Amino acid sequence: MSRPIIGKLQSSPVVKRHPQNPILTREHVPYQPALVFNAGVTKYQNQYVMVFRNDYGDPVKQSLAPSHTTNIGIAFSKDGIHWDVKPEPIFHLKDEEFMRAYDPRLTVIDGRVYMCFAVDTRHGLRGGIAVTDDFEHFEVLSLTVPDNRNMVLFPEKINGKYVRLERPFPVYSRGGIDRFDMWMSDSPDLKYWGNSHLVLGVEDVPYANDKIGPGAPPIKTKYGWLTTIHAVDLDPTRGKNGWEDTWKKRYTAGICLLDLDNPHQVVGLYKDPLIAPEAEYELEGFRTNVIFPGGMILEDDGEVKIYYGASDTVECVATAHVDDLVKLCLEHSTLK
Ligand code: M1P
Repeated sequence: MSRPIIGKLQSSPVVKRHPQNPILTREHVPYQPALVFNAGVTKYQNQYVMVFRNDYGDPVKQSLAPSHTTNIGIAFSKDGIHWDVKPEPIFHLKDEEFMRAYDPRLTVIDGRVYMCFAVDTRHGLRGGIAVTDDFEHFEVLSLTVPDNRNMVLFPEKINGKYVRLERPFPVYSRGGIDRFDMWMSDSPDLKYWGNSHLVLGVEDVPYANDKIGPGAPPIKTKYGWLTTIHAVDLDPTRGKNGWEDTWKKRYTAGICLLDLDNPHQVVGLYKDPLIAPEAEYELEGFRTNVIFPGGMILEDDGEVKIYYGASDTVECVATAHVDDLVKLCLEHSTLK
């Protein structure tokens, strides 16, 4: 299948990268992972909480551990920028069937913390939802059938149901290649999911030619649910980048607004990426050219903190005013 080459992309000027980026790196983590990235972030009991992905290996030799070990660590912060990393990882799923859990996202609903995560299993890649009240004990509530991941929960019930965004991986029926879209399902109890709807197709996103998926859990505005997506474009002329022999993809963050009552309906999708890889820490690392949003916090003054993994190597934050983000979606939408 031929793909249009996307070419140069730029971040929106409404977004400011934090001067202290990257805000979390392997050097901050006492148990020596090689890569620290793709975090979920929320505010809980007057603190910022970050759960992040650790991959192990040798950063000097630029090689991953042979078993590709991955687990999830945790850090707390008073300001969302400076982090106190706890001494041990908090979440592993590893046994004969489960190989590794990663890419966590956090949502507080009715005072409890829910963590969505991806888990590689011997029979496919599954999306999980767990609940915790103390970040030590997690109860896994549900796991999808394969292949599905990048799930995020809305922070409140809509029409009496819990709602999630997700990215299933239909391969045979989408031409045998990556051609993945963003979907939504709802649930009465966070265990049984259904009533699924397509939210956005990859073909709806002008800066993607490969796949899209949910980013951070949505935040509520009076205009709709504001949410990030990740969008991937592939260019076969990209050669050796990062640690791997070849890496031809680029991941950008997009922004869209979903209808408050029917969130599978897109009110607006900003026509260009919100954040495209441009800073050194986004262009160099394990996989170059990767922005992977996983956390979004709306502050009382209207500032939105957008947390994202950069180059699958470090964790960063950028900020924008909520009104500017809404404006991008409403006044510069690619959708008619
Ligand atoms: O390397 C970029 C990303 O690749 C995978 O994402 P996807 O779901 O698009 O295949 C994941 O490994 C993700 O963590 C990573 O950032």
